[in-house]
Amino acid sequence: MISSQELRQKSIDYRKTILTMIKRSGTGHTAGSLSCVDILNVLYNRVMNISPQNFASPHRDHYIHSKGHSVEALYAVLADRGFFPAEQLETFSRYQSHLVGHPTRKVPGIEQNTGALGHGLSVAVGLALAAKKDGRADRVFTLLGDGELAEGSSWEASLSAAHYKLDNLVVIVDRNGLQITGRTEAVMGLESLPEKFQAFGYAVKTVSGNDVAELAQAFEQLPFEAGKPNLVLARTVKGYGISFMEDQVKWHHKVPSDEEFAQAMRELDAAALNVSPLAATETARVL
Ligand SMILES: Cc1ncc(C[n+]2csc(CCOP(=O)(O)OP(=O)(O)O)c2C)c(N)n1
Ligand SMILES: [Mg+2]
Repeated sequence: MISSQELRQKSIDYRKTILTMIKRSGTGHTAGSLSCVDILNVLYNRVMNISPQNFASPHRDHYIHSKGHSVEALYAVLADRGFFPAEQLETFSRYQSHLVGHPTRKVPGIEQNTGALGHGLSVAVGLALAAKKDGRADRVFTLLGDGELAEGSSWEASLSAAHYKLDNLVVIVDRNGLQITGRTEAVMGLESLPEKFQAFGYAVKTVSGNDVAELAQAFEQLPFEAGKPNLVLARTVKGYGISFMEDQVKWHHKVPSDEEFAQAMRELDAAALNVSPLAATETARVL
């Protein structure tokens, strides 16, 4: 099993990949990708039974990237997992590339087109219900933005998830407190979210969503409660890992300047230096 220390190193590498793709193409959803990449890292490298080898089969876990605008994070992880060659990342947002600004099924490893917010959970509920009806042990994971929760369809799908007792459904909310134009609580108030999800019938766990070890530990406890859909409320920082991007609404869709890009890479290099000393302890804990 991959250690937390290796996961931390991957998160740094993925952040470099995301920023490089965005810098090269001159477009992208910067802060939302940095917010959720630790979640994708843990799901694809530690938790989900999904690979290029089993993707064509229904007997595997499923992932729906409902906050589709943060596709750079998904591309970085899928390429690393071998769903397509990493060199293809260089074509991100280029004419005739399949690696466009929101997920499509033309990209190997992507199960559902997303980007119009508010649809991923309904698709995930359908997949989870189908797995139950077919007697399959597959689990269905989906990642929603907190701003995305303003879409009423999320709550309609949640009613169905509880009604059909979909304990094979894992909904993760990237709770970074920001959406496209400002703070979620100013645009469309959500709190108190844990209580809302509990009232909708979920078994809820709140985690630190940029901490790979904490995420892994939470996912290891799935299913949280028999007969209930699972909700992971991941408290994250939008733009996590780059000091001047963190918790700044302007970085939702902003491309770093040459100086900003260089500074970001320096910060990630510095973070990588901090990963190594933890190696012994972390590996020991995992073993
Ligand atoms: C149906 C729909 N309405 C509006 C948008 C435009 N839009 C793109 S990202 C975004 C904000 C999403 O905020 P959040 O879900 O919190 O994402 P994150 O903070 O993780 O980037 C909006 C409103 C959209 N993609 N789809
Ligand atoms: Mg958000």
